[in-house]
Amino acid sequence: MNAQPTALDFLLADLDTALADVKAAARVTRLLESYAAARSEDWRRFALFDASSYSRNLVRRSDLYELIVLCWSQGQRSPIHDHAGQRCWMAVLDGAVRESMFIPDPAGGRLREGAVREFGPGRVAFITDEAGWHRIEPSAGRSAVTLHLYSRPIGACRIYDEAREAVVERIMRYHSIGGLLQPVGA
Ligand code: CSS
Ligand code: FE2
Repeated sequence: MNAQPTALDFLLADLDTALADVKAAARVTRLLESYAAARSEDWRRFALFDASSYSRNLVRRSDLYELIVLCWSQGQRSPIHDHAGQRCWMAVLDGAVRESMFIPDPAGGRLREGAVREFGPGRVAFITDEAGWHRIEPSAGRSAVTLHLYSRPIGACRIYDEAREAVVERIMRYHSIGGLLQPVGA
């Protein structure tokens, strides 16, 4: 344990107040931007990659939010998914990621492809289900690490299974909690 508070400690100290106001998304975005801009390395102990898929590494979870470090090797990508009615922020800590948006058809048919955006180091994205569903992957050529904040925490979300052309529920799992690897299947 460090005796001195680090950039991550300051971020955690401010999140409870910022997230309590559901209208203050911009304030939370600024907190994440300043954390990413500080170029602190204190997230690295959570950045545990997994060879089999992108990894989800829990930093902190409360009733109000969960803060997760996601690690993306080249070729790994998320399914097309929603955010279970919750607010999602994503800050890029290392590398760059591509976000592909998908707009659900109100009649329940296929998802329509929307905008594609690239987010470089320090950038913060924000998405809600009203804006659409999305897929995240590292930009071509290298791996990436992103910091995700969900308020409230997301226990399960909907994903679009492209092979089956069907929407299915996915239970969210953590690769590690507090820097400790979790047993496979936990
Ligand atoms: N929602 C995905 C990552 S992209 S925001 C997840 O938490 O696994
Ligand atoms: Fe997402």
